[in-house]
Amino acid sequence: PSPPTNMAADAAVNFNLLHRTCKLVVLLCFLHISVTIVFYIRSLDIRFAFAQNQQSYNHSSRANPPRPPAVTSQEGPLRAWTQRSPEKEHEPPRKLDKCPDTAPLLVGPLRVDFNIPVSLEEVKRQNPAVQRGGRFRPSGCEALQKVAVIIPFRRREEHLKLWLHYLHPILQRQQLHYGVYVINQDGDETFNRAKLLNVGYVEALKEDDYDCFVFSDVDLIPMDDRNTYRCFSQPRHLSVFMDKFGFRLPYHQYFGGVSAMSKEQYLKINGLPNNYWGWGGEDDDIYNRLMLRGMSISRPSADVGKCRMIRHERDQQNEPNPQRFDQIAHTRDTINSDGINSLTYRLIQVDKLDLYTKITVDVGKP
Ligand SMILES: [Mn+2]
Repeated sequence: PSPPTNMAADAAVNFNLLHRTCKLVVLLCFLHISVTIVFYIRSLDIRFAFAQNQQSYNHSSRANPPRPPAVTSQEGPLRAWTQRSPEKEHEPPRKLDKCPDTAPLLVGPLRVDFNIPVSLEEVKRQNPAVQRGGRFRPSGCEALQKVAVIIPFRRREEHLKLWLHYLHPILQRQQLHYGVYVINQDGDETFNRAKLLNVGYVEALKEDDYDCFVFSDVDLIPMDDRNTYRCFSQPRHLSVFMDKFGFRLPYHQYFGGVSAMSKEQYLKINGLPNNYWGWGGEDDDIYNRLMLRGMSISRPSADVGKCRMIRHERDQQNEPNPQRFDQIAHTRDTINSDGINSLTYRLIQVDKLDLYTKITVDVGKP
């Protein structure tokens, strides 16, 4: 074969290849354009349907009492598109999925420093999702429990500021549906922590159907957000390893500081005692009540259960209760007559503040 013929054949093969490649490229372009057009038309359709759905919702909300929008921001357009038949628009809004057992937002160990300047305005700015009265619910899922956090209180504004600064972000990361209730003992009579907690239980239930109650001193801050402020199948002791006690449990029966009880657990022990005036003993009485009713104490593990107490002088009108040892020895005799069934108090004022609900109450005197 002569060289020119060979070159011609080569050129023909090259041309053929080029031709086929071009055809393929044109085909791909066409395919790409078609897919783009199809998606564009579909998105128009969805937007149109969504707008229609919104309009009909606005219309129906004028006729009927207001109800939450049937379309959530997370999955709005698609849902509107698939469910636009008129009869389905009047279905009740679909419930959010339950929050996971372990909140994905938790970070673990926390730095807790009490020498930082804290202002309530700043705490409010940093927690925009907290509603008036110190209420919060997670936006993306339905919380597993409704928790009322109850804090017995008198003249500890500085501690309360720090508590709000640390706890609001933690409780939100724990994806709890919660409210914060500060029960302020009015007047200058001897302090009564457990009675204030009973008042908190009653007053919180007037506001919402809480199923869990966390009873917390105002000066205790957890050092790990995996220590969830919720209820468990047994009454929970949350402030287990305090810096005050060298990060050790002071004694096995200790149930003071921060604890959590479900409504059921609380009612099983007839609530908390009302007759412990002054410092000490009421937590041991509560422990006795739980044991008398056949319950046990649940606690977080050593790495999760650490907490810090804000150092302070002993409060006025909260001297150690000299009768406490005698009282603790007789829980069995008092549990049925002294508790939520014998609680009396005078409600003085309820203030729905930005970061908590303040309930001022006259609990009487010894
Ligand atoms: Mn203290």
